Amino acid sequence: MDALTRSQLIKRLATQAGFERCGIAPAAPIARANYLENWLAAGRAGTMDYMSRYTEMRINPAEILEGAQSVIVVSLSYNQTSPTMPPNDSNPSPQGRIAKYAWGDDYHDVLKKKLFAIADELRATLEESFETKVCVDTAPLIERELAAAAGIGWIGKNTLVLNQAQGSFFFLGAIVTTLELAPDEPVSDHCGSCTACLDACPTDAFPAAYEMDASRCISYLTIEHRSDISEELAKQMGDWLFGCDVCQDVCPFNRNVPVTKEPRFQPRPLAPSVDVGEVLEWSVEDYRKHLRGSAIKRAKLDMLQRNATIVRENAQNYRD
Ligand code: B12
Ligand code: SF4
Ligand code: SF4
Repeated sequence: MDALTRSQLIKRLATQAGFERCGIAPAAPIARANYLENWLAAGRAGTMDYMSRYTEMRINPAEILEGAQSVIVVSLSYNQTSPTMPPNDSNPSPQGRIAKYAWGDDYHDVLKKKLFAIADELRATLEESFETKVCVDTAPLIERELAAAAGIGWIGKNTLVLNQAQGSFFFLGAIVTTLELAPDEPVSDHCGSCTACLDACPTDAFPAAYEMDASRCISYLTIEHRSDISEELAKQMGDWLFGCDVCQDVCPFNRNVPVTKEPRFQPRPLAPSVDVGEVLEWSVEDYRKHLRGSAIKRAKLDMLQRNATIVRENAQNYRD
């Protein structure tokens, strides 16, 4: 089978697995390799020390698998409409918002299962031997650069990958492989003169378009940062308990896009928000019980309770 026929087969398998898009990028150094170095040197990663490890793999996916030739990149929508919350006037405790990506089951499990199934199917179909490495989020790859190279979408001014059919509420996943495949072309940038995401960010986390200071981002503060949050940033967190969707909610490309077809991304009971008073009462057992199989577990109990205290204080200050 030639490279083009193999690529067509992979795209059929990706569609069957439920991915909305699948594209191929060459396993070659990414377009803006020096950006990561400058980003780290400027302290943009905050306390995410893992971002400064395995730099050679992040800037060149071929380093992650010996003999790698291609990267298969997929996207899976997690877009949802907000489930209706029953009114509860008797309870004065404020609600802390959960970012949409964490409303359903943990995406790492969902995407990995589908990608391993594609790799198995390929092994059963192709005669030649080849290696694969499945990567979802946690591997040292800059997935957005690879997604852009594979034509999944363009990198927007808010640094997320988006496209006209899906907007940006989707996850990325990748299979690095030794197979030779026919690469796709990048798509062009349609952000134009829009600056809605840059203007709306509550913490001014964009020093410039296409550039994020993660150390100011609410997603980083609530999920990745383990110690205290400065008073200045805490005040700007508003009612976000876990993650933040503001720079996506305002994006014109996220209006009227289809909701996810993935059953495992249907909202769990803690979506779209949770009573912060309850979170502050959680024991370790409650935390485990409520968050089994959820991406919210990325934040430890003490971090969620720190966030809950901030949301409660912000609600109090808003009322005063
Ligand atoms: C660390 C990380 C974070 C950090 C830092 C984010 C950041 N911008 O770097 C924090 C915790 C803040 C975060 C937040 C979120 N994240 Co996150 N995160 C990651 C992770 C693990 C690594 C990202 C990384 O390498 N950053 C380092 C910097 C240097 O990379 P970069 O920002 O992508 O920069 C590149 C481009 O911006 C580009 N660039 C630079 N200049 C220019 C100029 C132009 C003109 C262009 C076009 C490009 C460009 O070059 C850079 C280097 O290649 C990836 C998974 C992965 N392995 O890739 C998920 C990932 C990026 N996150 C994801 C998600 C869903 C989120 C959130 C939406 C979650 C939420 N709701 O709270 C937010 C979104 C915030 C935002 N606006 O980006 C998805 C994004 C999917 C998509 N559609 O793009 C990913 C891909 C996970 C996944 N597998 O699906 N995240
Ligand atoms: S996720 Fe929220 S805090 Fe982070 S850059 Fe986007 S709008 Fe700003
Ligand atoms: S809000 Fe505007 S500038 Fe930001 S990513 Fe969407 S289209 Fe691009």
